[in-house]
Amino acid sequence: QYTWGGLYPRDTATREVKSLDGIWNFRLSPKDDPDKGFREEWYSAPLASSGDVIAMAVPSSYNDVTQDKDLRDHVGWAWYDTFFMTPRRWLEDGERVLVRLGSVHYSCVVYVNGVAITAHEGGHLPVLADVTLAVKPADQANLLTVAVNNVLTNETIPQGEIQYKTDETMYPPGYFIQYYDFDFFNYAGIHRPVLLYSTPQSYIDDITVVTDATGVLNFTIDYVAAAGVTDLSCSVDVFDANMSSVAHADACQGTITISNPQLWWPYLMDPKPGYLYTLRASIKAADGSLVDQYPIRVGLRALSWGATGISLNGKPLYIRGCGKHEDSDIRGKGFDPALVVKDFSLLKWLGANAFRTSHYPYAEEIMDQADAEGIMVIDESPAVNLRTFDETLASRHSEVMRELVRRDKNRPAVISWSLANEPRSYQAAATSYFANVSASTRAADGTRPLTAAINAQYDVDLAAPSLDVIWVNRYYSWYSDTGHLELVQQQVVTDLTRWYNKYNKPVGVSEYGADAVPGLHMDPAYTWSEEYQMQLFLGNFAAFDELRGSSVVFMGEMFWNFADFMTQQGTGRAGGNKKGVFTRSRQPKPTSFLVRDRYLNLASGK
Ligand code: GCB
Repeated sequence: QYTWGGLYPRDTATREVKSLDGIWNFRLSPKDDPDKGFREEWYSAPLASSGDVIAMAVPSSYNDVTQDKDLRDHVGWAWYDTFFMTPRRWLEDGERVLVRLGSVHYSCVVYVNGVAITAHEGGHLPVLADVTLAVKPADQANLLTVAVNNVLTNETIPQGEIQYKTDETMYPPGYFIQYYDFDFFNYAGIHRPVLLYSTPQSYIDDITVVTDATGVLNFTIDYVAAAGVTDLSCSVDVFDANMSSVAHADACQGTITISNPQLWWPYLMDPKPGYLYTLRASIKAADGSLVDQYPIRVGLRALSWGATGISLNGKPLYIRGCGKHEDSDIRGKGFDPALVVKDFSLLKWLGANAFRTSHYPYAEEIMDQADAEGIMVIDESPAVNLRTFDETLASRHSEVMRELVRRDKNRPAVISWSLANEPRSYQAAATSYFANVSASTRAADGTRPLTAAINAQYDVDLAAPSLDVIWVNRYYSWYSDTGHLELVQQQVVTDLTRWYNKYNKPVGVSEYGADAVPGLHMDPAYTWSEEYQMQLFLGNFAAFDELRGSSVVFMGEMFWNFADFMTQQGTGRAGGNKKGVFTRSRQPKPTSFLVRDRYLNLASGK
């Protein structure tokens, strides 16, 4: 089931946060006995009491932190546990006590002191467990157990399939293989920070802010009142970047006007990109005393889209970006603040103003940085490579979109929701499927254009009619006409022009690229060499320039990929996907210098 992961845990006058990150105990359920942990109730006592445990980093994917192939390739349940103490003052004050896991992939069950508190399905979005009634007195340790399952089926998002191999002359009894056809390793585990935090019994549950470019800010504060509590009231204070107060309102819902507003601008569009105000929401008791307080950061900006393209604060936007992954050596998809800083440093070095969260929602800490640096984000759902379309999957997909929108709706950096990447949108059922998911996503947020990264051809795709802007993934002279770099420009221009002529909606290229093994040189350019990657980019650049000079409303270019990343094993991948313009350790390939030169020129209007 999908649930609201709650506001990000922050220290405020009324709330307190403790990190539970570190080294936990860990144990796999055997592949041939997946339910062993449940049957033997591994959650009822420390894991170490029922078998051998190993040390496991939290946050991190579990796959790449040891030398064990069975751990890297594990399919099924994995178990984690640790102890935590509840601060005495939280208990004395009768606070709510919560555990929030930024993301656990793919599904999980969370236990405290042997009691199942919550279950969550879907990696990449937060899991919230209200453990108020489960925690022990302050002088006793609490056992926190998390069971994680990484199995993907036709009903999960993303989809996958477990195939049992029944030919016992060729396979051991009971042998199965987890198949999935998306192009990144299905890393699993507790991927993002785990935070223990408190809130008052009456608490702010959600805040919604919609701005324009004149300083007008509409806000809504949703709160939950504790049993028997009435007469709560709300107020809002807005502070500028120096934390000077600039506006105040006494209401749970209303409009504030900020005079001399400093707008939120993308990187290289203004000397002060990513300008953020702080909006502090408070709820108060009838006697005026503070009950709960929570701040969010707000960027003042207006986004619009239509037949002439996308604009921000009335200025046309041209997207100079890339697709990324949450991926690095050892950690897999585990959150690492050093990597976040490095990646934003490299994005800015490239002169990029945007990235797409291909192919799943990224950590909130990354999104915070995008807001603060002025890097625009196309916020993508985990629906990568959808293979089938039916109503059950559509309603699950809609739930994921609602959960994502609720998490990221206030972020100025988010300029679009991407419903999917490369769905098999030529299937007849795609029409109603995308109509359905688009409608529910629009109902959740109508302030941003909907899109998807499409790889079907313009004459067979059935998703685009439900979208506001059209991005396509195109690998001319890589997956088609391999080796024929001379065709790239003509084919990209023809293709994008057809899309535009068919729909009259803004179009852009969300992926293009070529694998380049670092240090492999071949001249004349040959596939997999650094020269080939460079030539393929230059061909695409020429196409983009031609499109920009034509009647096509061409909204931007996003190369694939920012950095090399891990994939499942396969004959088409050499130690992972090598389409990065940076290596997996974030060192430059020559193509990165071409991109930098182009993006900086585009930014300065040349
Ligand atoms: C695509 C996918 C992306 C792959 C890429 C590739 O179209 O969207 O996930 O990694 O192609 O390199 O094949």
